[in-house]
Amino acid sequence: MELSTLSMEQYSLVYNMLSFCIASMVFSGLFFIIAKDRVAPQYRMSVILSTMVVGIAGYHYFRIFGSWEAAFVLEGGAYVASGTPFNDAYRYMDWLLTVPLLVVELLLLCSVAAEKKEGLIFNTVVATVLMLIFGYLGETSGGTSLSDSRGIYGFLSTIPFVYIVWVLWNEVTVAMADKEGHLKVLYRNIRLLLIFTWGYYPIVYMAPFIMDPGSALVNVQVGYTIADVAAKAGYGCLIYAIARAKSDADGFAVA
Ligand SMILES: *C/C=C(C)/C=C/C=C(C)/C=C/C1=C(C)CCCC1(C)C
Repeated sequence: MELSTLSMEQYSLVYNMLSFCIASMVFSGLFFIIAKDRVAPQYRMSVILSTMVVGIAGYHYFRIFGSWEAAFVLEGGAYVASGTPFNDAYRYMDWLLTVPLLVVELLLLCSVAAEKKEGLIFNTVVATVLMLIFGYLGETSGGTSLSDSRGIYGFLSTIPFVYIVWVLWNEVTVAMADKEGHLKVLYRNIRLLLIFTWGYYPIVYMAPFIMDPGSALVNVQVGYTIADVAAKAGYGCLIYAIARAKSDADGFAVA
């Protein structure tokens, strides 16, 4: 895929957002490691998974950042393609590892019946793989409209996407039904965070439908980066808060 020429502002916006994202991932990960012992042992796995998610993402953002730097050179006040391709696969490789982990860390904090749990995890993980394979094919197809390869793969990706969000929404709704006070509010908040952050990805994906290629490139990179900070680091903080509130309710005392 040929890279468009970017203005100084466009190039720097992506550059700064990638840098901001690396800091968010690294230091939220550090927080999760330190805070893990503040939750009861039966909820620790979710906090551990949060740490892995932001660790994997921090690594990939480091690589994306390097790839972004290598892909452009400053020439006459604008950033032009250097000839080194910008590697979009890092992002999808990252999602392939982190999205299933995000699904599991939430399901572990819901009241899923033991005999249902494995099947549900299996189905949602298969759905995330399908969602991301179709998404990657569309993202790298060079298509720019609703009726070409980008649109068609985007549509196919949306089918498993709807299934995953529907499962998670329902499981959180069941989990919060018999809770009250602070814990109920936290469950409601993570359900909202899930809908708004996950729902933002397909919107970002549509940028090339309505923008010139340079603006679309910038919007896609910035959009996914903001969504990733909220859906990984922010979500991890809420997961920790839920685990902490459940520990409290169980009478677990922080040393
Ligand atoms: C940490 C990364 C996360 C939570 C990534 C989530 C990604 C999605 C929910 C992506 C969804 C897409 C569609 C529903 C259709 C268009 C293609 C995608 C892959 C952007």
